[in-house]
Amino acid sequence: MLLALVVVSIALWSSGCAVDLSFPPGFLFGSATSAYQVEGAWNVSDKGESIWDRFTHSQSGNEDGSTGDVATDSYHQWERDMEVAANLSLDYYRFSLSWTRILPNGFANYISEDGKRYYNQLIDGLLAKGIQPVVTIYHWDLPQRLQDLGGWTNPYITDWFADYADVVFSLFGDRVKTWITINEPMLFCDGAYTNTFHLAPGVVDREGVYLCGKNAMVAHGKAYRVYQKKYKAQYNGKLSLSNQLVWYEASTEEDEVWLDIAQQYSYGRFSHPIYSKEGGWPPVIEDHMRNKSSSEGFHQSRLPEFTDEEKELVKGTFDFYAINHYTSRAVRKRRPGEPHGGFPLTGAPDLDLLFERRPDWTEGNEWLYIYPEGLRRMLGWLRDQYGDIPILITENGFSTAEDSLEDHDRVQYYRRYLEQVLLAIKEDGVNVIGYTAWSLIDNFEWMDGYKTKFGLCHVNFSDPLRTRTLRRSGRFYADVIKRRTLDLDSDYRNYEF
Ligand code: PNW
Repeated sequence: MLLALVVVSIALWSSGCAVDLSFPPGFLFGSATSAYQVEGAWNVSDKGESIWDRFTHSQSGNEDGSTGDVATDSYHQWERDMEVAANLSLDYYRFSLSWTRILPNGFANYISEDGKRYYNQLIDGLLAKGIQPVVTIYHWDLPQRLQDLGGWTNPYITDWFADYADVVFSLFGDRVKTWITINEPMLFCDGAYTNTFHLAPGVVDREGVYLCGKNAMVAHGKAYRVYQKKYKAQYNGKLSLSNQLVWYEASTEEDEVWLDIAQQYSYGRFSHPIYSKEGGWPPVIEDHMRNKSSSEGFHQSRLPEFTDEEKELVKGTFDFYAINHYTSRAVRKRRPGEPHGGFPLTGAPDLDLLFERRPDWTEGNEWLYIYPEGLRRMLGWLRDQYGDIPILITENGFSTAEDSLEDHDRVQYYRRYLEQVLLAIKEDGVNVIGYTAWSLIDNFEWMDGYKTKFGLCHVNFSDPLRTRTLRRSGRFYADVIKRRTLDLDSDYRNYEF
């Protein structure tokens, strides 16, 4: 215990202040999953095919052939998930809706009875346990039918999405009070269309990046306006869109000049249209893309413009800022001859920058370098850019390649990142209202399949019942939630690393 206390005090001392380790009253704790990553049951009842079904069943899917056909079988085992959520004493559970389970052909003219039944029981089951549902409407599993019409690159997607959102608001809005319209456009637009991340639909097209990004912003805006017009007065829920933000620092002092464009490209492109006073793209990105496109012989910018009407439609469509954060990168200018990019940052060919691990950051797992201060700085940056908006952390978590229940590294990650959340709140005055651990249970980790684990709870994928067993990190998180503090005194004994 003494060792643990010394570790905590050193950590606080090195962050320059002694901070009270308790969370403010009303601070909310949750955990998350998404439909394709957990549900399985990809073709039960009248469910339609999604781009992830098509992608993982094709040769171009995951190398090891892994699919979400069964995943954690949450379609059948949802009550087990609920027990885990209740064991953790979660305030809320963030999950996503499968578009094709609700609207099998993607369009809103036909609603599946089975889809309604499945999500109604999930929502009612959570509420019966005193856990609030936080619902993501779109977490990457587009109906294949809509992909065949161009998917996120077709501007009509903005209406198809708004229609889908209208259906789910009408079905579940009486009980769901927090909605995330869309999860991480940066990933399913930039990540997928540049193949930086090997994601469905498996279409690689550098113009696709920007068409998708613009349509995602407008789709979110339209869905928000539908809620505002038809449901807000009656249900009074809150809406936002989740952005995946990797914190950037300059590699060297000379590289500081690149920070603004890197930040506006990655954070601003999906935030400025919604949260800025002016709306539309960040001006620095608009200029950059116009010049770049013209130097490449294009007659128009490859970044499609917003009309004035679209700017107004999207501007201000938020009730809080939703951030997913895992890791940080050091940014520097690419030297001639060096390859573009640097996993996992995308759009790099248009920026000519490289994104790397700073030597003093712990490696962690794959792309997930550990730099807890990055989260505090990221939160401060958001406040400085967009004002004093309530911020909900909708994902943060750590992956491992091994299966162990004794996940000391994950405990350490959570403790250190949560400490930075407290510093952001108490020292910097950022209005962080809640924190979501990704993930409640091990699940289908997209291009990594089942090789990478994010769960507070282990899932046995060789067991047909997909047995769930809480990890040490799950016990740690449960204690933080029950006691509402990181100052776990003697309990630290259980979590030493
Ligand atoms: C998110 N990065 O994706 C997704 O929302 C989840 O579905 C996913 O399981 C989880 O994070 C873990 O990967 C991300 O490179 C992918 O920083 C990549 C990054 C961040 C988030």
